[in-house]
Amino acid sequence: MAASPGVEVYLDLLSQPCRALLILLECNQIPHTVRTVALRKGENKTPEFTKMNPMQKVPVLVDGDFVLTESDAILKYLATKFNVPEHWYPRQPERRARVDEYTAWHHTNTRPHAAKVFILEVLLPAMSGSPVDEGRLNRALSQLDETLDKLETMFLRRQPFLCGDEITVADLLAICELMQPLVAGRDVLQQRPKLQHWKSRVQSAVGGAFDRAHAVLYGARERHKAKL
Ligand SMILES: N[C@@H](CCC(=O)N[C@@H](CS)C(=O)NCC(=O)O)C(=O)O
Repeated sequence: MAASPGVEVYLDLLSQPCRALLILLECNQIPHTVRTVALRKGENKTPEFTKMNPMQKVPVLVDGDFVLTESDAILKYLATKFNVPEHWYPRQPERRARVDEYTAWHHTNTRPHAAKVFILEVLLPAMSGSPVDEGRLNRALSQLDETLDKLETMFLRRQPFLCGDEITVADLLAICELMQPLVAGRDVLQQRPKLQHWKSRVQSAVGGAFDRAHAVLYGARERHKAKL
């Protein structure tokens, strides 16, 4: 009998939530097949992909005839369905609620604020050929600074990971967003030792999956540097 291909994930690894998903899959050896959707080629706009996700966004998970969008939901579904070690998405109600608390906050804070810096510094100039709008970039950087302050003073105040003593899916979503401005050579954690130590803890917890998921980003950073 042929081996099951496991779940299918539709990803572009230049996308932050897609990397978070790949790290969870690899770390927990969840059988999976990656289907690459190159956003820069508009592969998310094809009729086939649009049928699967009318929002035309990655990531998408396909598990048999179950199709799921939204990285947050996908990470939690995988953690629940595949019985990964409890710490990724704890069952105990208060500990689980701490993860949900961060992930709810993430999508209106860490995600848009870090992504905006990347969009202003890399995507818009590449698409329009115009120089970086320094005024908008500075405003985006100060918004991101407020988010980084909150990460340090609220979520990491008394604990090594965002939601407790061990790594959870929340840390994956957060670190993958905060890596994105690196494409422009911008290390947003440079002046932030507390967040740097947290990043090292996340990297140690996930091992080689971190760099494998970020290889495309490292390549984009080199290409961006060569263009300047
Ligand atoms: N809330 C969604 C966001 C997904 C999302 O914005 N994906 C981006 C890449 S990071 C995308 O597919 N963009 C393609 C487009 O908007 O055309 C999630 O967390 O999964």
